[in-house]
Amino acid sequence: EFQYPKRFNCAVALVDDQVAAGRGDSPCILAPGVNWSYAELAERVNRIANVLVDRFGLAPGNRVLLRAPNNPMMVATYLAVIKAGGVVVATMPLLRARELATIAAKARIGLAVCDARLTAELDKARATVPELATVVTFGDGGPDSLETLADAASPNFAAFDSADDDVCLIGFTSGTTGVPKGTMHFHRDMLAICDGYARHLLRPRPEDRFIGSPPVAFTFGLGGLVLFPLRAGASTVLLEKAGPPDLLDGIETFRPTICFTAPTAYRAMIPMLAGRDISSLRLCVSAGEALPRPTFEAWREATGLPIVEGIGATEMLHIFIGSTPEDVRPGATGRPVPGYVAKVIDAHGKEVPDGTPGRLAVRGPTGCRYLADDRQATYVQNGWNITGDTYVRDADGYFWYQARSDDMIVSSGYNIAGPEVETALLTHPAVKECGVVGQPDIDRGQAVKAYVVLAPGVTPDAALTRELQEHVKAEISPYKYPRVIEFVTELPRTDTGKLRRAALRDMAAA
Ligand code: 3SK
Repeated sequence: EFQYPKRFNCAVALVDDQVAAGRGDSPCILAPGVNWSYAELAERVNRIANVLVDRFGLAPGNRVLLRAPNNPMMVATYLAVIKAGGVVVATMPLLRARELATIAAKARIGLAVCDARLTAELDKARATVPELATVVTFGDGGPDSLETLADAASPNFAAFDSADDDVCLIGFTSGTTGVPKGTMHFHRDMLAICDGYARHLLRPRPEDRFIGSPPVAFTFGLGGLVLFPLRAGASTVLLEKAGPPDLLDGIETFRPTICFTAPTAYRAMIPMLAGRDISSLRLCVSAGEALPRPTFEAWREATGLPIVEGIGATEMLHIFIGSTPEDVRPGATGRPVPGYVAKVIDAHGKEVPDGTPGRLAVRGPTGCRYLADDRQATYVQNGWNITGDTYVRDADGYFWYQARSDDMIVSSGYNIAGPEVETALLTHPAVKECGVVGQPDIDRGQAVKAYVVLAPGVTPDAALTRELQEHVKAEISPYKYPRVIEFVTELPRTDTGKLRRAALRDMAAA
């Protein structure tokens, strides 16, 4: 299944092979004002590769930093770098100079390609990273911009003959804690996630059209919005702005069949659905954070569609546990994706019995290779990737998320998973979003504290605090109720939208 030739280039497999298979005229990349076929994408990739090699000296193995929102030029450049044998270091548009400088220095970047609207922070970063000698821009149509140079370049390009285990992507992750780590992925990994997760759980067909909000610079978006559609000969919609109302607009305009976004976006879209036509969707995928059961239920009630959840990691490239609409169990993440094995282990690495919480470990065709980082030995042990998530496996082999391992609250000797309390709070109509952490407490060690963003029009007061506490006590074991509730206007989130519980813990400890 995951057998690939010893030498092949994944950009060729994803684009040129589709043209060779007769899909040259099929729709491939759509965006406002753009409708590229596979043949048009192939040509664009070749022209850009020629410019990067001939004019900017890109050589096989060179790392190229990319900075752009989700748009067709960004994807064409991504594939062009890989086709030329380079290594993409994609960065999230929200990153600031300091973060860009850390990544550029760590990955020893000499060349960057940047959307012309996003150069300011990159220019500041360059001041501290002298190696970053060249920044090519696109999107402004100037004489030196990449698209102008590409228009004048040859439409043919001979792909670099890569080995299956040549690195083609370094995905940086700062997780929820902060210190960025580069995860290296091979040409064969890019196909393995399509032939594993996508093929078996999404079962895409050429008629499918993908849409979603995660940045392509985040491997959740790379898979869902680029690799999966291309591998299937399907099409993808790239939206630069894909917050909940824009995503709904995109769904109505482009009539996609498969949507990729995070639990908070599904939840935020529910009250916006009245009068919207999202009937083109057949599949809704959620990852990035555990999907609270109330969000699953409310979305299914509003749309008739179940959300299929998955857990993935930049370290593993994409989702390794998930489910299909047919075998979804509300509240469970699912079962290991074909090709992967997962187990729950104790602090000594020993597998625990079903029903017992422990740390999730996973092994499969993709896996973690950090770029020069001594956290490698902690994360990968005997071939198993040791995640930071606490899970329970049930007797049927389904995995149930409990919390990030660092996020278990220990209060008066009880282990309480913050996300479980969040799920209970979210079933109350006054709660829009929430985050639950442990607050240092002289009597209990830690007290359960909830940060709550209220639904529009709801006013916070002591009576509401009591009502929410009683609500949680009625939903789950009463000892888990939040003894402290603070109402806030927003929650701290990472660039990829994940809740930063570490920041909430700091707030609670202050
Ligand atoms: O980090 C994640 O949450 C994730 C989820 C799905 C696919 C890929 C990634 C990195």
